[in-house]
Amino acid sequence: MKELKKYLKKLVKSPVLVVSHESPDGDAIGSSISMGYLLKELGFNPIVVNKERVPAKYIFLEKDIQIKCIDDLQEADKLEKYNVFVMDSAKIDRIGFSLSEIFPNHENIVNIDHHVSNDYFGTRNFVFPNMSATSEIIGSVFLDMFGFIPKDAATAIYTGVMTDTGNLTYESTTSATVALVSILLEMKADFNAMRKSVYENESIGQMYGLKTILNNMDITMDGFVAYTYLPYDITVSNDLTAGDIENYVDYPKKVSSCEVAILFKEFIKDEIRVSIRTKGIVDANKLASVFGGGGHKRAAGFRIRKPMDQSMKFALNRIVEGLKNNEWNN
Ligand SMILES: [Mn+2]
Repeated sequence: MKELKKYLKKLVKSPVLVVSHESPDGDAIGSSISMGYLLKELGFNPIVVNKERVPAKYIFLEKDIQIKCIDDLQEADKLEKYNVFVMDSAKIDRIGFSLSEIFPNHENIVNIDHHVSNDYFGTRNFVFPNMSATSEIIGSVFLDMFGFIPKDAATAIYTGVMTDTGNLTYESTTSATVALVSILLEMKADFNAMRKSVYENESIGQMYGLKTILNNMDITMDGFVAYTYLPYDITVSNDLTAGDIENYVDYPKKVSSCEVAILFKEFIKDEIRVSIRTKGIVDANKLASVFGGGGHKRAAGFRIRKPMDQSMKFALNRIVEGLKNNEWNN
């Protein structure tokens, strides 16, 4: 963390760009926006972008710092010699577009992340797997450098930390995480706005999606694995994005006997996104890596490019086999 602080202190004035992963979640948005505030505090004029538009439930975080969709950028915005800060992305392709294509003159890539599976793609790499969220990294550095965090940055950091830790209940939560949250509240982080916008803001389409997930739920290995799926016709007819259903994998996880929860999602025909959650025995990151994916110990994902029924059969067979052999135990 000291290294990141030192790096930021010495950073020479240049155009700066902040980007995070596609299908941005609370931490991608929270760390991008708070990094924007941190760079602003350091005297820069940052531009914050994402492949996609900010999901509706996170729009409340856009105040002085906004996130531009790359499709909406002016040509001049693309040609600067940027120092690029990549937030919360284990691999560079997680951002969902080619940096050299969109920003042909970009210079350094600064990789700021907390995923164990990070492959150190940056020119500079600041990877802290012990941090519960990338937003926690930014909160901690912000505080260390300035002794305060502006309210709107505090709300963004709070959102990133709470959404990435299951409201401070996942194993990744440390006493330092909780101490930071306490300071964020002192800095007047707007937790009411966050709760209403993130947790009490579902569309009727999302409820239909949830209904489908509950209807399709099944178990295998006597309930050690609980899984369900959301097929293409449902995501399309209800206009669902990945962000709309990011927490629905928590439903199979609620089954008491369940150690491994799996959600198969289809937003693009025959391209199945698979979310994995585990409770304490199985390392989700190791499991996902068998399928070319990755993530964290308790939450990970991967993709299979086959029709839903074939993808499910293929993944479940391999997962059951691996679990029987204790292949991915912690
Ligand atoms: Mn994260």
